[in-house]
Amino acid sequence: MSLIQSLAQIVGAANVIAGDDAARVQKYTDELRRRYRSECAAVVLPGSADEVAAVVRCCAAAGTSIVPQGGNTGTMGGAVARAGQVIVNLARMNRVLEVDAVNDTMRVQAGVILADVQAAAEAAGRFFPLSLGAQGSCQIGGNLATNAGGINVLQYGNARDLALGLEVVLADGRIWRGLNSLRKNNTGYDLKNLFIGSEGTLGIITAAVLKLYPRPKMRVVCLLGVRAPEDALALLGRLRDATSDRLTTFELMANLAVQSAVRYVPGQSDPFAAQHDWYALVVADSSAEDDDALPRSVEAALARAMEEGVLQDAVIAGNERQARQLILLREDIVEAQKFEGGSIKHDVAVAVAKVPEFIARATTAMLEALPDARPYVYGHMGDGNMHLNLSQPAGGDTAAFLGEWKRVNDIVHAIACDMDGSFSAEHGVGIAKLEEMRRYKDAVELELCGRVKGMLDPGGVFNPGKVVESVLR
Ligand code: 2HG
Ligand code: ZN
Repeated sequence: MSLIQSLAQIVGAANVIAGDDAARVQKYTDELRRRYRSECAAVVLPGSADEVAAVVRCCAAAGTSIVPQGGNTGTMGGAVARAGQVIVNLARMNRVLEVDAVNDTMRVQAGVILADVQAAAEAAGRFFPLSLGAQGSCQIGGNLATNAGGINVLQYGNARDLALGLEVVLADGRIWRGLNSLRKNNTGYDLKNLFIGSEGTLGIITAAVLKLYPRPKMRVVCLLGVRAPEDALALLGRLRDATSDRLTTFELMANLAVQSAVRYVPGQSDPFAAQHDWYALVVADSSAEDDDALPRSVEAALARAMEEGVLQDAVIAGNERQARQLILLREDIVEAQKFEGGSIKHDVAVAVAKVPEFIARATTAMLEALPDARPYVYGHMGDGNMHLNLSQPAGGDTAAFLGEWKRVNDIVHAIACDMDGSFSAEHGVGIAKLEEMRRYKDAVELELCGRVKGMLDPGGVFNPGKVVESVLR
């Protein structure tokens, strides 16, 4: 019996797509930004953890490796397959199993779309805070496997901070049923944190218990116009103090990025009369019914900052529609960069206090390498996570510019690491940053990671060639 026939026996013929069925596999094989494209023997869509386990056993017996996949919205090549591999996509495992509004937890299958997780929490009067651009199509299992971040990390943490328990299919086909929903459980090693962020190299996450929070009943959303990242950093500190640390979002955006969104995204506008060199989107929330103190303290802090020259101008959303519009300005920046031609991307982190120095050093270095290129800088300043992107010179040769991707990445990653930062903050390693893993990770840490991989997946069934694989050779 062929591998495809065996897989069809497990999940049903309708849920196995042969790799040469170009039209049907495309949504699983083409990466969002088309930097990578998979070849594969088949895409399999299991309907339960037992089916996933049977698929793993079947592939392992056939000597075929597996690429676990969620919504295929990653950008580092973590869910990209090579010829002969099988993509296991969790899309059919999309049930919310339980929302416990008293325990403040929810149990979900791994294939639930992030926006559906948020909606299920909201329907129960609770809040699930993970929020990012791809939330309409990414799956919670993929968010956990990549330890996704997004725009609420400042207050609620990243995916790792939002998971209490996991169910995981292991390389030997057994299922680890670790769906813990306790806030305190001190019984040895915390295995779930090995699988979270492992990008499908250690097991396949099939379900999770997530943390819920009180629903924010009011939020203050404002856009600040500032002269320099140093001023934005000062405002971040002042606003955290003024709101008793209720900031959920502090996003920094360079003028070029904001003006691109204004120019290219229909309906978008710069709410200020005059442009600013830098902009910051700030959100603070409160779950109290009538928390008038929150807007008052934000307004007072901003007024003081303006008097002292730390802040140039500010708009505070007067209603939910305006709030949405300001948040969209930040979200639209990502899409708008495509209209500026080719872009070289970064996802780096430094200590929050070092963000201004990092921006200055890395921008200077990028422009020394490519003097006509245009820094398209934005990111989650509150987390120290910047997307220090570069757009091609206006009217330049896109292919030639993109050919500089690695050279520019090397420059920026070297500066981030020199400043005790990280070459990957929230997008992961995949296949895109293997060289950086070798170059910058501590040798002891790498060796331990290699041993963990060897112990949990001795046959190399899961996502070979990704994240830590390079260190094993
Ligand atoms: C964001 O912060 C995403 O909007 C995407 O992480 C960043 O594409 C990018 O550079
Ligand atoms: Zn981001």
